Amino acid sequence: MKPATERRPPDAAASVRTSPSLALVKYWGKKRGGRNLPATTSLAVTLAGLDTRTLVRVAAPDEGDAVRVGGELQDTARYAPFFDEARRLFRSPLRFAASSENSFPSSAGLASSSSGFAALALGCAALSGLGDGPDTDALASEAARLGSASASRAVYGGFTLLPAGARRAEPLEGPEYWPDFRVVVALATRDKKSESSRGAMELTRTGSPYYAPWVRDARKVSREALAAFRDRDAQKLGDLMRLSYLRMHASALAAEPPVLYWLPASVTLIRACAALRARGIGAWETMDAGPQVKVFCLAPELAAVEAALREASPACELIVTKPGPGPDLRRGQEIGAGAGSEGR
Ligand code: 2P0
Repeated sequence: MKPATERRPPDAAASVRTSPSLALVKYWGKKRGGRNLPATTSLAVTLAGLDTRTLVRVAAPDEGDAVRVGGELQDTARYAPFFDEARRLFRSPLRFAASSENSFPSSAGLASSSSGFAALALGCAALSGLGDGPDTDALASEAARLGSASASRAVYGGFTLLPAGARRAEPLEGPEYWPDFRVVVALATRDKKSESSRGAMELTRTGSPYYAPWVRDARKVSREALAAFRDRDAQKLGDLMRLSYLRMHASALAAEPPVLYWLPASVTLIRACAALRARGIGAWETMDAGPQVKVFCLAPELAAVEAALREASPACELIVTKPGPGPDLRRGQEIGAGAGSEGR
């Protein structure tokens, strides 16, 4: 068998489709040392149907790295640690220019940075001459972490784990592992979030008396959630998911200044899930750095869950998703029609 990281003739461009990584158990806070290493273990699912499409090309000799999202040029400083790490890991002297579009609202608590940096990392790896395979994925996961730790998970489809302190994520199982697994994403708003997750987790680390207890407690929650996942025990996993996001948000709320992402609609949706569970219907919500509520349920109960959420909050758009496949990468001339809509 050929080594997975065998170098191949470099391509001048690559198009990558990825999907966001939703944490069932949360990463919130970083280890000290500035390398974007997570302080807590996260267990996540890559969502089907929410897509990021990124076209990466080799920049001209007189150009620097540049990224556009939805046509908007992004802050170079935000991307510099990622590009520097990508060049180091991929042993590449290149500069990169990327253009990315999301099929869902960006910076609204739907983990667009996870799919965005994952796509960028895979595209840069391809242009650096790395072949397809698990070793390339592992290097891309490590580079993506410098952009956004959750992006190290989005390099894979299905279910993933990013252990506390780890440099890269681990693929756990493909989407076929749990065929009935569904997530209903309820959009409380399409607006951009009030505070970046990076800023908010730093405020929590430096300004919340509950940060250290959160990190300590998260070890037990993630261990038990992984066991529940291994047993495909929806009830147990759902209960632990709820503990994880509620404790994450509790630690953030207690920061000075406080971090409050919830909107009235978020609370309405949380209460609708509680009412479903009181009726014996499995519906376990989670929230990230934003007001959106994501509800885990099993396929046989999906219709009841959707109906209850719609009735509770008719103005909220619902997106039904499930565990998705891994990224799709097309190199050079294979890009074809898919990349034509990306505005370059
Ligand atoms: C997660 N979130 O595990 C957690 C739960 C939001 C809440 O990862 O600072 O964009 O760029 O590494 O990955 C969102 O934060 O943060 C996130 P950085 P990231 O999905």
